[in-house]
Amino acid sequence: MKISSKLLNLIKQSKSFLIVGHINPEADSLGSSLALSLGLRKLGKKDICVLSRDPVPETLMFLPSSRIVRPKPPAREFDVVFLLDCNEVKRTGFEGFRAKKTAVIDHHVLPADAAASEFYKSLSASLIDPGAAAAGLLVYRVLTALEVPLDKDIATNLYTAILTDTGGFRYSNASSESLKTAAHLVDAGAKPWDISKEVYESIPFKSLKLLGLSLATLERKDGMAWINTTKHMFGKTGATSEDSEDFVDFPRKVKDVEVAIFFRQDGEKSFKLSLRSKGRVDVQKIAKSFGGGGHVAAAGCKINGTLKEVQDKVFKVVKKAMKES
Ligand SMILES: [Mn+2]
Repeated sequence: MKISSKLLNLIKQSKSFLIVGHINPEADSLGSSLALSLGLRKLGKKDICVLSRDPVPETLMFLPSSRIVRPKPPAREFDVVFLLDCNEVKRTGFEGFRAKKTAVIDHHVLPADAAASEFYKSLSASLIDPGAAAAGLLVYRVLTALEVPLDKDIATNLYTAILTDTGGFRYSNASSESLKTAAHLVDAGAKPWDISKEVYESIPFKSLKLLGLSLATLERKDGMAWINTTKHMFGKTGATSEDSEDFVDFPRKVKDVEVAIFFRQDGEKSFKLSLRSKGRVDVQKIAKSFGGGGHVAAAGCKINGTLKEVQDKVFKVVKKAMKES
């Protein structure tokens, strides 16, 4: 996908930049934001603020320049705000931004009515490609188009973004482009094993204890497998929701399972769901029917009710989706 000259010119012509990812930031949101900010610096831009409503998770503090991330924007107007790895202001966790122009760099599926929305029409430029494996890949395309020389810090941020969003280059989105880009990033200084150690071999102890309790709830039926965590489990282990980020990957590993679900208890009667598909079923549609969203193979939503009520509701929709696909 070609990058619009609008986007490149917007970057060239602007002096001050706000860069913001989504709430509960993970490596793609942060890595792409940090890489964009480092790349802009290389273009001589001095006034850049990287924002995240939620703090950088401890596990991602190794990302170069992660310490520059701020929880609040300075009280002045910026030339442009860039939304990364999300395509609505709501997803950033902020009400809005003081910026003359707005741009989006994202790889999530746009909501059906997005093109007609005021926000979408108000965009000065965008690079939205749901076919891209990671927002980091899109930032790589932008920086390359701007002929920014990549250094180790930029490469490490982008490599981590692509590595994590492709599940370690294992998911169906691990395209030739993502693998080639990863190779370029290694040439530019990214160190695969150093990054893998940080991402995959540095699990907090409390997180693995929580996983143990959660895995004990594993069940399967009709091509679905699921696990859950309760507030009690979080209390017992001292773990937080951050520690359960990739738990949904475990029920997905079960042979012959098409759809995996992780139920995380957030309140007395409310659950956050992560849904994963091995490819045949579009879990984004399922999540959307409950007010959530995401990608075809990875999505999430929130549902109120007891665990039993929530599960009954979801299983019905998943079964229907499996029949139809
Ligand atoms: Mn992403």
